[in-house]
Amino acid sequence: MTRLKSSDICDIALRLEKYDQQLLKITGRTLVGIACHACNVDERTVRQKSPSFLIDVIPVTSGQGIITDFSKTVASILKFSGFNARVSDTHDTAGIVQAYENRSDAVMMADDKRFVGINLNNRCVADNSEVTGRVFAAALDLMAKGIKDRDALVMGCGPVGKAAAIALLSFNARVVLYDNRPEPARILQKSLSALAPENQVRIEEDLEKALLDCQYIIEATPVQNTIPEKLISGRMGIAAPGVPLGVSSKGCGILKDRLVHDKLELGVTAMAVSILTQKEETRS
Ligand code: 2YC
Repeated sequence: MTRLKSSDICDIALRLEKYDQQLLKITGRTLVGIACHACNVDERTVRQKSPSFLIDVIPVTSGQGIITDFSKTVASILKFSGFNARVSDTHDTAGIVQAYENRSDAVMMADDKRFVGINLNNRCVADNSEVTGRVFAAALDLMAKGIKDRDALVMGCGPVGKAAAIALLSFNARVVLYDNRPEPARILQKSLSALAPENQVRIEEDLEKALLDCQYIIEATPVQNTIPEKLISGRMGIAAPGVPLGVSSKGCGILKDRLVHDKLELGVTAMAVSILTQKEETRS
């Protein structure tokens, strides 16, 4: 999991309106719309409920500590997306206590290992890695105007790539797995085989072949420039949750409006939609 730097996120709040319009142009949906597509919920219902859903964003000092602007940026994204969000004026444990005392509906907080949203009323949890994979797969489905029966390449078979692959299978795509190490791809293919018929998930060890075969790509690696410019075609569609971006600036120029990438916006919005709408899992 790549730790964000303040320089990665300090201008996000200022660019939200522009980014939202760009997403609308690329996918036909806004930040909230794509998040609703990822969570399979009705956007009108979410927009009716979100203004009264109070989310405390709690700074966490453990480990490597606070990232300047992180909590403020998360709260800005949530407010832009229609939620009643605020940065807690305390941190860590005191912030959690205050959220309960204020009867907030949810908290969002991140240490060095996990970034989660928790619904305090029904105990539902949204994990940033899982939700990010799912929401970028939803963006790719929208970009493709339905990814059903198309080959979708998932680059990077970690937690984000796994969630993206599961979501792509739910959209009935044919999933091609690639990782720069064979083991993670094999482990992921095995865990996906329970979800889909054998022929719907395959491993491709030759990246060049995978990029030639697949028009739609999830780039979920923590490495930059993983997709060589010479293999980028204008017909490609790329949804890239990986940080740093796996496409060079020249590659971005070739792709133009067929690339979705951000470092917090889609994942945070989808986390909030998820904890607002996810039904409490019945205890088995
Ligand atoms: O400011 C704070 O409260 C810090 N404890 C936040 C640390 C976030 C660490 N995680 C990351 O930088 C990102 C996540 C946003 C998703 C993956 N890595």
